[in-house]
Amino acid sequence: MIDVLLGLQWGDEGKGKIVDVLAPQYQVVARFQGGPNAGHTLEFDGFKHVLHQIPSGIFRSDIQNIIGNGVVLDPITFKKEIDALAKYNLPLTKNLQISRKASIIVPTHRLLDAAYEQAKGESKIGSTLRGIGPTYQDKVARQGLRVGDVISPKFADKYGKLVALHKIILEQNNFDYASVLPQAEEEFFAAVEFMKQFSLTDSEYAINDALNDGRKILAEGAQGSLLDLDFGSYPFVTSSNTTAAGACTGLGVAPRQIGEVYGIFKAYCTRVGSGPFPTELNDETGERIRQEGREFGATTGRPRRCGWLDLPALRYAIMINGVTQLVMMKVDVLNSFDEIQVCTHYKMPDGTLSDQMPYDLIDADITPVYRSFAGWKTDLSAARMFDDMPAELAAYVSYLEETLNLPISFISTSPDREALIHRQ
Ligand code: 2SA
Ligand code: MG
Repeated sequence: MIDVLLGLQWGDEGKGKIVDVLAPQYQVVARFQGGPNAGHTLEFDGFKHVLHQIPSGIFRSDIQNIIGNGVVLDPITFKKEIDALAKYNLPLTKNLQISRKASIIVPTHRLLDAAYEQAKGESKIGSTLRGIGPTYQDKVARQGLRVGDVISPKFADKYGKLVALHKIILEQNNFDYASVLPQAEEEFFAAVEFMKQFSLTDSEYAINDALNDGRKILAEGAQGSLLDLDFGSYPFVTSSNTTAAGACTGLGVAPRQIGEVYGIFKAYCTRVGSGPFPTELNDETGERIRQEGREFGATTGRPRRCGWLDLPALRYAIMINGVTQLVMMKVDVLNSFDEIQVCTHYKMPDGTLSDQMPYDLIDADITPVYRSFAGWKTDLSAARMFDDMPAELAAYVSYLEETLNLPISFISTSPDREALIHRQ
């Protein structure tokens, strides 16, 4: 079976840490969508490391890591990530393979991302500007470059044709590319050469062979379910399917092979970029969560918007993904709070209560309805088992398990690998 681990909110739930913790149970860890927009932070032995495109199993040297076909890969970022891993002495060329069917982000994709955002003005998405949208656009338009193309003698020619198209769009948008493109292209071609020392494979075979041999695979999601292209708050979404179904198309596995689906969520919500956020706190409490939780983008450094846990949104994400186990992150961020709020329903303009996601969160004009819980006001760093939890936290956790009708398997109490409360 292949297990899937993904975020149930707007990203930054702490997926990297949990992949790293669960990794010893798996022989393969694979990324299935997204690209360098992701920032997966891992902390262990006093090190803090942020991964963008490389799967979070990379620090365990007996795990095969796969960048799947659903990913959009930027060779320049890839080279930087590999260089940054050099100090850990990991067998990288042996432990990492890249699907030949993964899409390539070229320098003009990044420029197009900036040009489109600029053209949108006030209604911009708040993209990370890593070229994600334009690269998926070219994939869908059947004109993109794929990793397997780099070894073809026709690569330069294909690249030239694609970039010629991009230049027309950039010129239409009066976007100055001439001053930056030559240097970026030099870096790009050097990074493409560098990439060739890694195994560029038809990774769907590697994955299905592993499944047939009884090896365990973990599919590592990026961003979050509420940023899913189909089910997120469109158009304020990313350009891939971040939900469990994305693991099938992004790796080449059949739906019946999916086993556990781990849904990761924070004890509160954050969102980076634009778009609706019903429980957002534009006040001191929001600022306090941001500071305590160090809520700044792991890729762009942008301050993340903060707010209370949103149960209608969480239930929706659980439904779309078929979540089988929950993992709650960053509860320690609320350690000093007297009171913790949870949105249980949305109040509609006609006064009725709903626990469903409206078609358009902005137009629906909903007001969150909260239930309040007493804070635990306790340092949780020594807690390791459910029985170690202070009574107030235990009450909060049982409420969530009951209302969401799922077990919470782990509760994370600090960024470190070791800091986890286990169910039993
Ligand atoms: P994009 O770059 O075109 O995919 O952006 C589209 C929307 O998706 C959001 N998005 C993210 N949200 C949370 N975390 C992400 N990764 C980084 C992190 C982000 C960062 O881990 O902190 O450093 O700023 C991520 N990637 C994309 C994005 O904000 C847009 O709303
Ligand atoms: Mg992140």
